[in-house]
Amino acid sequence: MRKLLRKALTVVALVAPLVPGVASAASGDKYAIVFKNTGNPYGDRQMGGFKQGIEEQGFQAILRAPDQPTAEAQIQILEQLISQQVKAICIVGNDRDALQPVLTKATKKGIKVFSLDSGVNPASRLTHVNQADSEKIGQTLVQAAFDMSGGSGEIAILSATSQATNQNLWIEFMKKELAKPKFANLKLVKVAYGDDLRDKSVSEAEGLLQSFPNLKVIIAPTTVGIAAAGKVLTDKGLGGKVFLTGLGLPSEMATYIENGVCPYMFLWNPIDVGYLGSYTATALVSGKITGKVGEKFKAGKLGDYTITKAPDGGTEVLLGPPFKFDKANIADWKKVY
Ligand code: RAM
Repeated sequence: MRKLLRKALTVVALVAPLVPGVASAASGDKYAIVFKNTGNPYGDRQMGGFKQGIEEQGFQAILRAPDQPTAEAQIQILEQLISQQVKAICIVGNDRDALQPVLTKATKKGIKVFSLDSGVNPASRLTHVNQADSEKIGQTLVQAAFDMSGGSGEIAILSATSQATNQNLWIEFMKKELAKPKFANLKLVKVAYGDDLRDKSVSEAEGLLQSFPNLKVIIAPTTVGIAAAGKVLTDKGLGGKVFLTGLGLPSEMATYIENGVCPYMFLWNPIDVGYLGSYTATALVSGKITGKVGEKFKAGKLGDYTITKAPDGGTEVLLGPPFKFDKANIADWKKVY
């Protein structure tokens, strides 16, 4: 049945441009996603989900990411995508505000622009595809540090870049949570930035251990950072002394969950985030949604979604709650993503 459908779609795609007056199934329409930087398995999965969703709808997916996780590098790619006349751009922002001029330029050319995973400011986007409730992520990670440390001691955050919108939002909510009386004995000693680059994240993790010999917990709200910290703590034999938690990719973290360095961590399915982005893109292009609160659309196999208000005053599409990974389930999940 699936094969037949695919065959039928291919025939339509080949024939449609030749038949005057028939709106083509638009198989040539290009939909682009721009991730933060290359070399991040999380990003590959997220872009993979976007590609899958775009292609199953009969369109062409363009997956791009710069070598370095900077706004400047993304601007170059965005200029190229404008020239290529893509239908929509799904941006995973390396900066909240710096992309606004180029994204506004894209919008003026008729391209539907929205963010995903790491947002851009509301003025630069139609909506944002959010992987999980940002405030809950902050609260959950602080609670984890509280439980792992026994309720008191020094903790540090190992983040991505200092400009990353998603990490900055989660850190903001972590700090809000830490300000509550319950967490008065937890002391946040430093926020370090590994820039979502493996080597830099390793050296930043080492730096934290050196500067803070009494450190009890490292929270890394980035898959690159948490995997780097997992390796450092394992190599130094610090399992059980310095605990690790955060947001990690099960396939990269299984070793450190199994050896006890990271008792547990959280994440969502990055493939689903990208897939939801692909249906958000086509719904915006077809006019089914415009990015306003209350609008509804169907995201293929994921089902129905409604646009809601985002914490930054713009709108968002929320994938769902994050998932906890620990010794009991990591063996199953490490094969999935
Ligand atoms: C890294 C990236 C990504 C973030 C995850 C948790 O892979 O920074 O944007 O969502 O971690």
